[in-house]
Amino acid sequence: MSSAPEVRSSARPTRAIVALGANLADRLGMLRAAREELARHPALALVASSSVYETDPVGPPDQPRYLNAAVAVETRLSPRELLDELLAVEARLGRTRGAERWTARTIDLDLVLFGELVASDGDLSVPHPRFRERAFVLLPAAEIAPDMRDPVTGERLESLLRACPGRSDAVRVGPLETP
Ligand code: A4P
Ligand code: MG
Repeated sequence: MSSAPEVRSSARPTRAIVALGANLADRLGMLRAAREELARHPALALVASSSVYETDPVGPPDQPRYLNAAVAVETRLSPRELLDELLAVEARLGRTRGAERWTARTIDLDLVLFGELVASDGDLSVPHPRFRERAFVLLPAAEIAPDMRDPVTGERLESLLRACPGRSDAVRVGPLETP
């Protein structure tokens, strides 16, 4: 007899990696405000924050440079609930969405990894489908969780970063924590 794996509420919390990006307005202020919102959230424990990196835009070329960072959180939320919280933080910080993807934004929060879960459910995909080729995600994520593994390839974040083009274009600009 098989039993349904509906154990999340009593199970240990899951560690998730959230990538932060901003390339409009007060970029550092936006990243820090997003981190503060996650740190204050009652269903999340913020366990690590990366440095902030300035990165070349991927996508339409006529947009400002980005600041990117990553945080690790532990949570008993489901991945869907966590993504909904990330979208709510984006909305509170004034993010509006146009029809075109990869365009300039005040704040972008992406769910990169949710433990070792591999899931595609409606509009939610974890791991984030494009994170392996993105130095702007891998650089801060590998800084705070070098040994965490991509459940699809089995690779550690640190080795994904080493194989990723563009990693040397990023410039570390300082800590994500508000001093
Ligand atoms: N969605 C599904 N799965 C996820 C997930 N794991 N994490 C849905 C986050 N969102 C997920 O996202 C579109 C929809 O994807 C959301 O409604 C959510 O329900 P979006 O944030 O509106 O669109 P986006 O961010 O433009 O698209 P996407 O696919 O997240 O793009 P990327 O790949 O994140 O690219 N260059 C630099 N240097 N730094 C950046 O941060 N960011 C992007 C965005 C492009 N170029 C960049 C950067
Ligand atoms: Mg996004």
